[in-house]
This record gives sequence, C-alpha cells and structure tokens, in this order.
Amino acid sequence: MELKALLFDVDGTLADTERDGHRVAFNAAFAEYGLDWHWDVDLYGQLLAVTGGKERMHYYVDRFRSDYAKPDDFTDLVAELHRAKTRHYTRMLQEGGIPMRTGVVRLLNEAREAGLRLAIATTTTPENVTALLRHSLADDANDWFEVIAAGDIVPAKKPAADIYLWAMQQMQLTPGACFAFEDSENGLRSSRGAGLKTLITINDYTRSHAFPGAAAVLSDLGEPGHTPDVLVGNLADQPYVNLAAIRAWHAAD
Ligand code: XBP
Ligand code: MG
Repeated sequence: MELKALLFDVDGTLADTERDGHRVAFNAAFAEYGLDWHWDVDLYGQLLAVTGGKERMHYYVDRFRSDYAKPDDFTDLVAELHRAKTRHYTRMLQEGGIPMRTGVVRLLNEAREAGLRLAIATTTTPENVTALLRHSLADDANDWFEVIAAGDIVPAKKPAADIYLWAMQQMQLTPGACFAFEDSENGLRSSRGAGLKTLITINDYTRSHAFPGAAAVLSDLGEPGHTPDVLVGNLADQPYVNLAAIRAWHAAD
C-alpha cells in the first residue's frame, strides 16, 4: 500500500524533552506548592514507566511516598500541580527552547516537499506540543501537522493504541498507509497496537527498553555526514533516515 502519512511521537522522539524539560518543570511546580517532592534524573527514569504527567504524579506518591498523607482533594491538587507544571514547561520552551533531535528538521522538510501528510500522536498536553513546535521548529510549524493528537483527548494513554487510532481516524487513513516514529517501549506498544510500522530512535532513558516488532532501532535519524548507529535492523542501504529508507521499511513484510 502507498505510504501517505508520517505520525510522530513528541517527547523523546522529536526532541529530548524529558530530563531537562518536563522533569525540571515538575520540580518547579512542586517547589511552588511547597512540597518536598524532588525528581532527580534517575528517579525520573523510573517514573517514565507511567505516561502522562498527572498519572505520573499519582504513581510517584503511591509507589515512593508512603509517608505522604493525601488530602481529600488529592486528585484536584494533582490537576492543579499539573497546570503549574505545564506553565513552567511552556515558559522554559519560550525562553530557551529545547532543540529538535538530529535529523528531525531535515526529515520533516523532505516529507513536506514530497507531499506526505504529517501528524502528531503524543501523551503530552497539547500546549506543550504547540510551544515546542513554535519555539524549537518554526513559527508556523503547528500548521505543518494536519492532526495534533495529544494529552487527554483519549482517556487511555500510551501504551494503549487509542491516540494513534484517533489520529488515523481524523485523517481517514488506515495503518497500512502510515508510518510511525517513537522512542520508547510504551510508545512502540501503542503504535504497534494500532497496526503501525514504527521506527525507533532511542535516547538515554529508553536505551535499555525492549522494542519487539520495530522496523529498525537507531541512535537517531542521522544527517548527511553522520550515519546513525544501528541497534536492530538496517538502514535500508541509505546513509541516514530519509524517505527512501522509510519507504523501504514501510514496504517490508
Ligand atoms: C510522554 C509523556 C508525557 C510527558 C509529560 O510520553 O509521558 O507524560 O512526560 O507530559 P510519549 P504531561 O512520548 O510516549 O507521548 O505532563 O503534559 O502529561
Ligand atoms: Mg516518547
């Protein structure tokens, strides 16, 4: 079947947002509310097992803070903390930005020139996606994506397949006409669950994850003059990830 669309995860895939972005914003929100919660780099790696910021805070308290007495309105408090976290995170993007990962801008430009349709399928809050695209990619980058499927738009977050299914439904496309980009085990379970062939580019938090069924597992997308490390599969005889490689993975059994 002809390849018509590319579907991208955001956190860890388009940009390395977790360690120096989301994590720092969570800690700023906790400090703002006078909580003695602090997520260091290692702990945050464990907390990433749960997708979604609100879900992650609930998991943290249940799993690591048996000493914390939850108030009656704890769910409301978490929602409030999460709004503060989103404010800190989007301000950080506005002030300094977090760069796109290697090869992302080049590949998006190649895909747009070729007339491929583009979409986002992520667990993060919509404002975070908008801010990242605007400040780290281009002023008009939100318009590059036909659909931005994000956050609570579906009740079951990754690893559930729902966010990818929702995005494809909006585009009136079947999984056979699409190809996905992910960085994590939860993300791959979601995209594979939706029937999508998927390329993995790992990062420091996801290097040790298992990636069954990935089209290939690479260090990054690469650039002219920089060939990515291949951890699983091959680069389809290309020097870096370009549309020829993606078409080859998409066509493979
Ligand atoms: C991203 C996430 C998100 C962000 C935080 O996962 O897990 O929860 O860490 O975002 P994926 P919010 O890359 O698989 O989509 O705080 O806005 O929920
Ligand atoms: Mg991700």
